[in-house]
Amino acid sequence: MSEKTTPIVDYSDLEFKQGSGVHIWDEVIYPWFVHAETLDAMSDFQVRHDDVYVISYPKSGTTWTQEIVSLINSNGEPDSVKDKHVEERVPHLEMSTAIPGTILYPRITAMPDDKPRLIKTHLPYQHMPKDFLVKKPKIVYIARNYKDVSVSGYSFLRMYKAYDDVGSWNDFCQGVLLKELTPYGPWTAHVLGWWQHRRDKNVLFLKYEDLKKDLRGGVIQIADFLGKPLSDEAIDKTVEHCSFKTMSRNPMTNFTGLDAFDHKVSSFMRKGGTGDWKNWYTVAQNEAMSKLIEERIQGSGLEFDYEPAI
Ligand code: PPS
Repeated sequence: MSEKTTPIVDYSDLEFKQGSGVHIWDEVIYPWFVHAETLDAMSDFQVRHDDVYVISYPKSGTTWTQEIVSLINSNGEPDSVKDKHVEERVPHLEMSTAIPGTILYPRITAMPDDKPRLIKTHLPYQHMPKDFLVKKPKIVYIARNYKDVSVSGYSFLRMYKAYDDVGSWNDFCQGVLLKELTPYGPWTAHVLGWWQHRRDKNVLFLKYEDLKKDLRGGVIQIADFLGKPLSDEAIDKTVEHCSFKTMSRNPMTNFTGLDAFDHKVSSFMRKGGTGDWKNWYTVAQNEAMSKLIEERIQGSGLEFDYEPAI
């Protein structure tokens, strides 16, 4: 566990705590499906040198990056991934369900060691397994501008049956987003925590907006980083397989098969672009959010595109 610091956010205002089943662990808000027991266990979780971690703040393009990494790992061959859900191929480290005994990390621990494990996590830097500082596995971090992240997150909470009614966008924006009361803690703290390590040799820090503009370039960059350069043909197949169009039709990536979500309310693969926030944020909300983000990330060198990509 990290050393105690003064929290940036005032959690006394955590009005949505009861209804949406979140809890606070080491000064970070976690959703109900991340048990304290799992977070405690991260201090002893055994990382492997050849593990590959896909890391993000929720709704930042995690599934997209999981699929790209998974396909690169299979030399760009879509047939090898077509019968296995992305969450099985790249399991979520800290995920648990409400049913006792369905905590995922012991299964990840038990994965065979004859090939690299691909692992997804939304953990902030300070809550990663301690052993990752020793083993230094490869990490692909994907960041996305917060205005689109927050709209994607709101839509996701609405479709996720396990959550109570999250209320109107206006209430959510005022009462949760602008108060930085989202699960996994404030977005700014998460991205800055990883941004500070962007130059670590084992970290590749990517932005969703860049991937959107140049998926082929992103695939090549990730493949080279993973030490698995692909042939032109394999790159083409990976790009095609990981396009929004293909992934949103693929039951192994679009989450349509999971009973936990009500796809009549929203889709998991919703818009898949940059700039949808403009359809949600009012002028005042946008000003308040821009100010908040600027206050938090100024001087860090971290910048995002917010405009719809051409
Ligand atoms: S989660 O639940 O945290 O794992 O969600 P995550 O996968 O991080 O984010 C979901 C958003 O990513 C979009 N997405 C994509 N965008 C472009 N191209 C591809 N291939 C792609 N795959 C997933 C997905 O549509 C969600 O964004 P929104 O804005 O809601 O559409």
